[in-house]
Amino acid sequence: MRYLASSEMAEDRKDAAPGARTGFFAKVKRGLFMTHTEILEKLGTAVKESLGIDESVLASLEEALLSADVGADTADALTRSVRSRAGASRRQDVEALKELLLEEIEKVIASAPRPGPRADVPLFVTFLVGVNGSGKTTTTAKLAAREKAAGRAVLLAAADTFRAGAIEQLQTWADRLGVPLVRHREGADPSAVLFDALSAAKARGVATLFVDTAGRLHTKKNLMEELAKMRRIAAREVPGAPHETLLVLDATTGINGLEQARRFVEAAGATGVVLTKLDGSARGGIVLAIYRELKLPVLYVGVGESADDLVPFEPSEYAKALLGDDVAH
Ligand SMILES: Nc1nc2c(ncn2[C@@H]2O[C@H](COP(=O)(O)OP(=O)(O)OP(=O)(O)O)[C@@H](O)[C@H]2O)c(=O)[nH]1
Ligand SMILES: [Mg+2]
Repeated sequence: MRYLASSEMAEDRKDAAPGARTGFFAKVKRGLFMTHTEILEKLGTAVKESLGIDESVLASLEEALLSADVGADTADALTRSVRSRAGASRRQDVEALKELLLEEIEKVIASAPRPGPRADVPLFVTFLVGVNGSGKTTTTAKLAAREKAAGRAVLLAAADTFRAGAIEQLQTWADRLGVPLVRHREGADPSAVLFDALSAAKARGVATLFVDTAGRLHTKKNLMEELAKMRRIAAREVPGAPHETLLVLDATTGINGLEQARRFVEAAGATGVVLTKLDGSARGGIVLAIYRELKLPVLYVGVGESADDLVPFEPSEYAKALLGDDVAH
């Protein structure tokens, strides 16, 4: 894998949808607004009251980070880093504190592997996995819309044969977007759907196959094994497949969802995260917990229910948004 600067990575993903970029910042700011207002208010007040970055300010910082849902470990680590660096710094104002924090946040983001460019293969296979209701099917549709807009031939596999209505839900999206879908009947073996979709994709010269899978709890051993089986079938039929396994996480679930997410990384080989429902969450700090605790990059964020409500994640703009810095867009 070639590693890229985050700006290059964002460019690579932006290219996938010419004209569809409505601005990461504009869309995500809605979701992050509450978060950064809260962090800054707490910090501003604390710094003013103590005339410098002292222990009470650091306690407020930790509390603000916790309320933004970065998680206890990450809040503690960030506060410790800021404490040691603030001691050595001559500047003690809130701006200095923000700068330190921004740098520490960027370090957390840099600690996870950066995604390379899309593998240059004839057929690129993406699995979407996650717990029930996280947004897998909607994200499958959103990604398909981006691929189509980029001029690539797309195919969808309705591999959630388990939940009643799941196949119809994806069919409705496929019809709306004008993209083909491979489906079997409810209750069929998802591996058989996958096999047929892979065969169809190869026969039709499709560039990108998205595989929508059933929601499952990480504790259900047989369901996790089913995913492993699907991975083996994909690899057998298409070299290197699945090229990407996206773990779809619901931002409103908060930090508690990360323990189960970790199991998906181990058992389902997730390579990146799509964080959905950021529009309905004032807990944008969870992005940091994902980077620090899962060591996975966030590739996209979902900011609504329509096809174009998916934006490529841009780490540096996120860090600034979290701290309320204005970035012109
Ligand atoms: N506000 C908002 N709603 C979203 C977003 N992504 C998905 N949803 C909604 O969340 C609900 C669940 O989405 P699905 O795509 O069906 O989730 P799923 O993971 O496929 O669910 P299962 O297949 O049942 O496991 C739907 O009502 C979606 O419209 C998002 O980014 N923002
Ligand atoms: Mg679904």
